[in-house]
Amino acid sequence: MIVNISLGINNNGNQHYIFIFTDISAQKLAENELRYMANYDHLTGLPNRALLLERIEQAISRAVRKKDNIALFFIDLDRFKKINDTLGHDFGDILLIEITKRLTEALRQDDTIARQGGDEFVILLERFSSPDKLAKIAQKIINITEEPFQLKETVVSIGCSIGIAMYPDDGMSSTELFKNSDIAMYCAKQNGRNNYQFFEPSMNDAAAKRLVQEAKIKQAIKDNQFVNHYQPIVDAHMGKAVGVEMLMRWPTDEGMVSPDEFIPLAEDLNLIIPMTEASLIPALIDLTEWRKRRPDFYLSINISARHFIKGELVSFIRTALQTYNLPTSAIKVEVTESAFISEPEIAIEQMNRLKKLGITLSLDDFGTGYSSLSYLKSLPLDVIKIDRSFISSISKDRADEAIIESIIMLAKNLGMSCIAEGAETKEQVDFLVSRKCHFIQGYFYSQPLPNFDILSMLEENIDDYRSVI
Ligand code: G
Ligand code: G
Ligand code: MN
Repeated sequence: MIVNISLGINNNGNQHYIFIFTDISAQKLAENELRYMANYDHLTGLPNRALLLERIEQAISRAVRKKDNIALFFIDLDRFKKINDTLGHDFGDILLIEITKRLTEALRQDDTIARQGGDEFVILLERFSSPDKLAKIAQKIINITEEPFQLKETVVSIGCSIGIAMYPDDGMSSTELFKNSDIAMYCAKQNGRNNYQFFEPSMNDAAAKRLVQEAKIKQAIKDNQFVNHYQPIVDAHMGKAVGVEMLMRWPTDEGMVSPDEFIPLAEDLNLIIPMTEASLIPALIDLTEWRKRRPDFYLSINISARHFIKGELVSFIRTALQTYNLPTSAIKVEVTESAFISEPEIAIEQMNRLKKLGITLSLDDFGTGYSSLSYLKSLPLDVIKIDRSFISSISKDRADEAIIESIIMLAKNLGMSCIAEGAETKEQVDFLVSRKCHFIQGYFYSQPLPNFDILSMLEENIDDYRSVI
């Protein structure tokens, strides 16, 4: 309430007072509300980033005076997005409130728990005895988030990854501490989630390098810098290439960057789908040219697990084949086992749809992953590609040779065929052919080549590989 009193004198010289009473409770309420909104998260009631940064500054001032340490925990929930997406945002909100309760109960009253946004929380700890103690607290936080949550009628389980940065070792200002705890959290995620990592300066270098790589790869996709190379897949009996595997290449000023480097990054950045689609179009154009020379020639394409699960792969392939007037038998799709590990139902459904279209399916890099026999049995696979690590052991390691023989047998008994990858010597080729695996790929026959070379190989029919056996 504001009371405004003014003194007035009328024409007769009499004095009077004017009292103006103003009810400002609504205004006060609004001010409080604004202050609250500026400093606290609405959903959980926790301090937000702005208030947290202020508290970190205060904590740093105290730590300077008392020569104390402080620590920041950057927490990111694992699998939260999935719950939000599948059960809805209401469930996600309840889960965040429940997490807040658990964190509040697990920590001391004078620790600041803040919500940074989304599924990210930051904890400010003042006065701790040693990094060991911090490790214990981090583990405790991981444990309490791993405990299942009962949300309405559903039980869900999540987890979290934590990055830890300490003052003064890892940063002298609130923003630096904050950034470094974020970087450490990112490394914890990379290390397989559900763990904590203390910040180390080398992480900064790695993170900076990654940022540069990310920017480069985004630009490269925009500018269409990736090129297709193709490695012949040879029928050793005929001595002829029956098709090629498409392998992406990235020419840069520092030389060719290997797909082993840029594909994982493209997957992380959710760029693998547009990238694959963009490279598939020129490959299909090349393929139509090749098939004019050799009508049954095929193109084998690597499809990333992420693309397989998330993308509109089947309809994209169908439309692309129609556009170039190619039959479905003209392409083969290679997938690795990782596609079945994360989302088996979706992956199997995708495979069945591709198979129905008439597309041949290969299991790539077989023998290096889980090599689960139950997958082999339940998937509509046509081809197993034996990983090159086994092939390179031929005549060196009897156990690897035995594995190759078993894979060939297994494929035969399941009605599938085999392609051996990475054959480099005549000895290896002879071994494979004598074991009845006559589809072979590798430097012995040919390196991956640009379209130009594949075209002239077919034009001049110079892939007479019988002569090399
Ligand atoms: O050619 P090479 O070392 O460079 O290939 C390394 C790996 O990268 C191979 O295992 C191959 O499957 C993968 N790769 C190459 N090209 C592509 C592509 O176009 N898409 C996907 N998803 N993977 C590819
Ligand atoms: O998808 P995938 O892992 O199957 O890709 C095949 C990889 O093997 C490509 O990176 C290709 O460049 C590589 N490669 C093909 N032939 C040989 C070979 O004879 N020796 C070696 N070391 N690598 C090969
Ligand atoms: Mn492959």
